[in-house]
Amino acid sequence: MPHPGAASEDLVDELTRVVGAVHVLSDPDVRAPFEQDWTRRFGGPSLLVVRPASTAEVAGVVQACASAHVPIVPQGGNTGLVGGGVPGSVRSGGVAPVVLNTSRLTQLEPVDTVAAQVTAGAGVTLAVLQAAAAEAGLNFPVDLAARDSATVGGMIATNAGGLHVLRYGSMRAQVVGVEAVLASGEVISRLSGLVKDNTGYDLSQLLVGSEGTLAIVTAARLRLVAEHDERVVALLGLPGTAEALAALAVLRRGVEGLQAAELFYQDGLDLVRAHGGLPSPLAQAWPAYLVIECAGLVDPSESMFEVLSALGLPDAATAVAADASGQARLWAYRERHTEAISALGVPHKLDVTLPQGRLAEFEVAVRKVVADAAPNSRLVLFGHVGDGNLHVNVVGPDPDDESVDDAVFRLVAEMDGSISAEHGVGRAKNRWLHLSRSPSELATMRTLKSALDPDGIFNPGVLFDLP
Ligand code: FAD
Ligand code: 2HG
Ligand code: ZN
Repeated sequence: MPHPGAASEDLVDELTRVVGAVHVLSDPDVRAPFEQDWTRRFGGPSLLVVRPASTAEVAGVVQACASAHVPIVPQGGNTGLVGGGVPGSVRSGGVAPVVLNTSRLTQLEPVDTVAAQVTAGAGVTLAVLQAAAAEAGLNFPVDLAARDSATVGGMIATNAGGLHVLRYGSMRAQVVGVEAVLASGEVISRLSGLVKDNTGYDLSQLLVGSEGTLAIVTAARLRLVAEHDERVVALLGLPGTAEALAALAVLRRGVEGLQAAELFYQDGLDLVRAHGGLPSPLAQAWPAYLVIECAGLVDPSESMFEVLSALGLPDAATAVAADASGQARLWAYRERHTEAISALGVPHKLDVTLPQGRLAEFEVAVRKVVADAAPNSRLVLFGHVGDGNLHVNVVGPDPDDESVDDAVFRLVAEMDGSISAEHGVGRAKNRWLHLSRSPSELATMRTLKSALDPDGIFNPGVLFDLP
């Protein structure tokens, strides 16, 4: 086995032959940004960073690494929040992985307007995909604040959620088929765009949410939806989580084209305002805030106003924006939570879902659990209330101190929730996977992993703990 820090000459030669010398990065300073995750909590050394530009090159890289018994960490935009797209620490006697970065897999076919689909390379960013869809009069319905860097491959591998799950579902619902390289170097390709295709196991969907542990996605056929240019956004101030849930129930029933319902609290708003130098959005402060967005082919404002007036909120509790710049201003109070929290320090990001009816109870309980487990920490809660998904961010505890993670995940499990709503398990949560999955499910998942990747070359230590 080579030393964790040194690739064998044979491997370097073979990778150079496959992708060209300029795309085999060995200089430690050049590799460094690929070796640490967005949160700065996770990372480790790589042997090399390799950047293939086609499916055939990905297959060549996989074959070269497999022959050399070197593991591979697939990496897209490196915006993941659970450490799945970067190496972990290397155990004594272990070998550092090659990071296979997909940023050159940027092929994007013309939009198929008849089928409302598009085929995109794994390295295409969400923003580029959204722009291509918009140019064709369509919309790619998954949206998230990391849109300028997050890639199609990374979003498939994590089954990304984001701001519009309430209306369109998560990444899984948009994937018609994928092309991927298996651990053997073989390629499977399901890009013909068949909406109906009941010919056995759906291998494309198996890869959605597999976090780079089963295969490397190189391209995908994706569903597009109608572009809804008529849009209205409102920010509501409310007494608390229970009232936000009650408002959401009324909005779901009564408003046309509801596509986002996002929750945050006064402390998060104060943090975002201080970080971004933003004015107060409402005439008075409220304990909780709900951002709602409706969109359609016909202006949804009237329907939204009717429901808002039925809610009987005081004027000081409502801000509405019908134009794009006003909407962006309102969205900033929600979207900028992640960067504002990161500016405080390295966060413990605990993205969880609860049965929606128990969210208010969870909010109270998690504040107490965090205060007990990490008394001097700062807790910021926010999230996709329409999906029962709260982002529990804790800043203060050492990045390696897992006591607050443990306490929150145990609370979530006791309340019938899931320890990962949309970010995945990665390296951050693999020790707690048993809280959300039964022994039989875990055994079945391990069977699938051994069948597709018998030598364990894809992302060891991600999803499953190292043996
Ligand atoms: P990476 O971070 O590079 O990788 C993520 C995982 O996918 C890793 O396990 C990696 O090994 C695997 N992977 C990457 N590419 C491939 C491939 N081609 N084949 C196989 N495996 C692969 N997430 C949400 O769900 N909802 C949000 O609202 C949201 N908002 C965010 C906001 C901010 C500001 C940030 C920084 C992140 C946010 N995220 C959100 C998390 C992140 O953007 C998503 O997880 C995204 O899907 C990751 O894409 P990526 O290309 O950056 O993947
Ligand atoms: C969001 O919803 C992202 O903004 C990031 O999923 C969540 O920062 C987080 O914890
Ligand atoms: Zn989120």
